[in-house]
Amino acid sequence: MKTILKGRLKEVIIDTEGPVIIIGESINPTRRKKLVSTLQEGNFDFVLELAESQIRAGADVLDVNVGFPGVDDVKLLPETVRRLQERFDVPLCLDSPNPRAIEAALKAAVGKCLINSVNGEEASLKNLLPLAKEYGAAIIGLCMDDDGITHDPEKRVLIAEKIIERAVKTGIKREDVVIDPLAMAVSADPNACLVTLETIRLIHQKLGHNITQGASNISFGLPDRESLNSAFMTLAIYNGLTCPIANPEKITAAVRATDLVLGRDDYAVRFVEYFQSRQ
Ligand code: THG
Repeated sequence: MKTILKGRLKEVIIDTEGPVIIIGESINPTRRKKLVSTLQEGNFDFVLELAESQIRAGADVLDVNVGFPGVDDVKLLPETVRRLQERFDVPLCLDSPNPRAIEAALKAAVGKCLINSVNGEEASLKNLLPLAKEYGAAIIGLCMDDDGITHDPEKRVLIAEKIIERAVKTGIKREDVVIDPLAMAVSADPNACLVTLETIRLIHQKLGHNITQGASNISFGLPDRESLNSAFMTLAIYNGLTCPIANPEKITAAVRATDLVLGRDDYAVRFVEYFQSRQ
């Protein structure tokens, strides 16, 4: 299955049969005080710097999240989108819990964005699916609903199926629904990663959709996050993860290595290119 995203000119194909697509996570105020303070001053230099360094490190798509307490993201999200698209041609993943901010950003954006995210709650489906249809966007379908978060992989798959069904009914193409199985901190729950890995395996086998996840979520609260994230990333890709939201400056090496090991990088071209670009 192929999900196509677009920037101004550039097209990115997320393909269940192809190499992994990296969605850069770093435009996110979590743990980045400087992003908050510069945006509050109306200064976009740092956000553009973050975009550039992520693209250089291997990001194919950029997640854009500018939500923090006290900010009007209905204004700030579209403005950030405009500034990024003036300079860069990668497709964008619009990350906000606020449907009004998502709509304003869709209006400002050119190309075909990924909405992050729609979940199985009635309110979320009702607010966001018509927007995705109207603006021709793809969506991330998050495996939680009005009953909250389940730890049963089979139930997460049922929620994914519900979101896909409702999206298709709204007129969105099946392949434009990318599923997020939910990745959570393993420091809080020893089974968290196993539940996510099993959900990925089931979604890949039963539904065949593209799969994303916040790949750095699992290591919150632990030292040496890089090693943990890389270990989990490799296992998740083997099970069917195709487009992680991650820090490319830390994860691209593991992603390129895993693609090569899994026979998705003929003659190691991408692996060697990446190695050379880092010299
Ligand atoms: N699913 C979807 N969207 C999401 C998430 C998800 N968006 C937000 C979040 N989760 C993914 N984004 C981040 C961004 C930053 C970090 C974690 C998740 C983070 N970064 C570390 C830092 O900046 O210090 C670096 C981590 C590393 O060592 O690589 O903590 O789950 N759909």
